[in-house]
Formats: sequence, structure tokens, C-alpha cells
Amino acid sequence: MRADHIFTNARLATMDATAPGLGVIAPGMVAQAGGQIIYAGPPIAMDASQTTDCEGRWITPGLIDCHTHLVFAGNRAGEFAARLNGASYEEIARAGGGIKATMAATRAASEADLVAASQPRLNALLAEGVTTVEIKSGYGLGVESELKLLRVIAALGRANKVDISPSFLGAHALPPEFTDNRAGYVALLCDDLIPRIAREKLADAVDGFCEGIAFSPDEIAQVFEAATAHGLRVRLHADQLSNLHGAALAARFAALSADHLEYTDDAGAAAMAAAGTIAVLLPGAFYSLRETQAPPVARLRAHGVKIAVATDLNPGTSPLNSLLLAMNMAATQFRLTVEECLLGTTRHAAAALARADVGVLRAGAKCHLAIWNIEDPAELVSNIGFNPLYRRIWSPA
Ligand code: DI6
Ligand code: FE
Repeated sequence: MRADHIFTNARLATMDATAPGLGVIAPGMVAQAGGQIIYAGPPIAMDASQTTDCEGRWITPGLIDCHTHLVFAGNRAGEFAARLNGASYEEIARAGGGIKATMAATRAASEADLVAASQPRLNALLAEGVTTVEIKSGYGLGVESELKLLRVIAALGRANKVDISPSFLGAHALPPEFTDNRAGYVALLCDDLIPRIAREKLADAVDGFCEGIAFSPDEIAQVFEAATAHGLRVRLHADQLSNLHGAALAARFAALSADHLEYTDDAGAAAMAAAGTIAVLLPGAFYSLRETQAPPVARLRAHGVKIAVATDLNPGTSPLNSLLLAMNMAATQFRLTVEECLLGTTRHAAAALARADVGVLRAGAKCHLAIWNIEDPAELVSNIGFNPLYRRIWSPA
């Protein structure tokens, strides 16, 4: 076996499901050929065109942020201040702020403006060893403006050494021009945008915001019927601010993930387990909104629901531009274990994106690596505001 590049003298946290815990192999090595891992295991002799001596450093799979809204214009710092003065997120949204405020700024921005505004946010994630990012539309809320966002997301994928997983989130908020015609907007999503997005392969999945200030379970079901009819998987912002049984609705459509879940009940957790739907926990929104009801982690564990952790990077509820800090928050705010946090930003996050070729160090996976200046993988969760990345390896398809 000959490799293009081998990474020797390392300690591996493979995240391999066939091994317990983090799948630690120490000492270990990783071999890459043609952009794929051809070997991850104890040191063996192997010819290679290039060798990197990792000097005992830890190697994990490149991290995966499986839930972001990082393409947007403007900022909502003023709303943050208003919430500190007692206004609620819902009150601000019902008064025309929130998502609609960012919609106005995003509609006014050109594709070039949006790429330029989003690139620094993406850079910050990549600087922390992230090699795969899910990015949602959802701030256009109209045909051309949503297509513009999906084009910007595709442009970011072409311009950066990163795997991008685009999601269509037209069902994020009701745009002002449809205030008196909810059914008309839902029909626009189902009959115009989703067929076109599926045809032009502009998104891998369709997302929705099932909440009193957004879309009802019935409206989301219509959107998900259309997505399914056009061969697109679904994911859902579910039970974030109230229990509308969004988790069970997501499971009914075999959703890749149900996200937030602060108000999900036991029936929702059981339905997710039966459907294999990943629970994506978003501590940035919980923290920024100063929520008090944490997701039902014990119920999710009891039912065997796989848990992922993401930034939910967005200008309103979660202006959190650090996946490392998101892991720390998930541990301290939601009491996830270190192992749950690390699996939650690797193997389980990959499952939320229907990717089996990232998030794990094993032969056949893409060679996306993060090499760390740490003595213990737990440092990736315990650190607050410190980035121990030594080197990020991303391999083109
Ligand atoms: N839930 C959230 O927390 C974000 N979207 C969603 O459905 C909020 C997005 C924003 O406030 O801009
Ligand atoms: Fe979100």
C-alpha cells in the first residue's frame, strides 16, 4: 500500500462506531491517498510521498458544524440590547423585527455583498478545525431572494477548502407581502421554490421553523410533503420555544435531524429514536436568549437518540461563531458529556447531514483531519475562548 501522505507519531480519536468511546488509538497514524483515508490505526511501515511527524499530537476527524445560518446581511445587536432590557424574542419578532429585520437587509444586499459578509464568519469556523459546514437559506423569503442565498452558499463552497451542505429554509418566517396570505406563501414554497431547488440541486435538504411565531405543524407538513415528493430530505427547527410536537412531526417525515428541542416531550424523543432522526442541540440560542428550559437530554439518551451539537450561527438567537465554544456550552448548559460533545461535532453531526464519509477516521472516509496541540481530547470541550488547533487538513473530492 503506498500513500500520498502519512501522518505519523500521533494519537487518534477516530470516532469510529465500531470502537467504544472516542475510538482512541494511541500511538496511531493516518494515511491518505487520492484525498481519502486508506489507513487509520496503529503505526505500520508504509511508503508515502509525504510524511508529517505529528510529534505526539492528537488527530480527530475535521469538525462538522451541522446547523448554521451564516449567510446574511446586517446585524441584530440592537435586538440583543432590547432583550437585555426585557423585550422577548417573540415580542420583537411579532413587532416586525427578528428574522424579518435580517430579511430586509439580506434582500437589499448583492450576492457579492453576501459572500463578502459571510466569508469572515466561515473563516472563523475553519480556523477551529471545521471541515464540513451546513448552511441554510432563510433570510430571503421570496423566490429570487432565496435562490440568491443558495447561489451565495454554493459560491462559498467553491471558494473555500470546506464541504458545504446547503439547506433550503424558505419556511423560516412569513414575509411581509404574504401577511394576509399564509396559504399563498406555503404554496409558493411547495409549488415553485422546492421543485426548482430540487431540479437545480441547489439544496441537499429542506428545513423549517415550526413555532407559534413561524409555521404551524400543518404548514410544515405541506412543505415536507413537497420536499419528499421532490426527493429532498428534511430537517426541522423543532420545539424551541414551545411544544408543538415538532420532533414527532420531523420523525414522521424521517427527518435527518430535529434541532433545538428545548420543549420536546418523551413521545417526541421516542419518535425520533424510531425514525433515526438526529437530535441537534444548539446551546448558543439557549444561552443568548437566556432560556431556562434545557432540552430533554436524559430522555434522548434513554431512547438512544444520537445527539449532535452545532453553533446555529445566526444574527438573532445565536451569534455564536465558535463550534469549540458551542461544545463547551452544550456540556455546561445541557450537561452533555465530553464524549457526547465530541461525537456531536463529528460522527453524529455527519449523520445529521446524511454523510457517512466524514466525521470519522477510517479507511474510505474523506481525509478531513484536525490536528491539535492538546494532551487530552477533553480540552476541546473544557477550554473557553482558546483554540488549540495545530493544523487543519481538508481533501478535495
Ligand atoms: N430558530 C432560531 O433560533 C433561528 N431560526 C430559527 O428558526 C433564529 C434566526 C434569527 O433570529 O435570525
Ligand atoms: Fe437555526
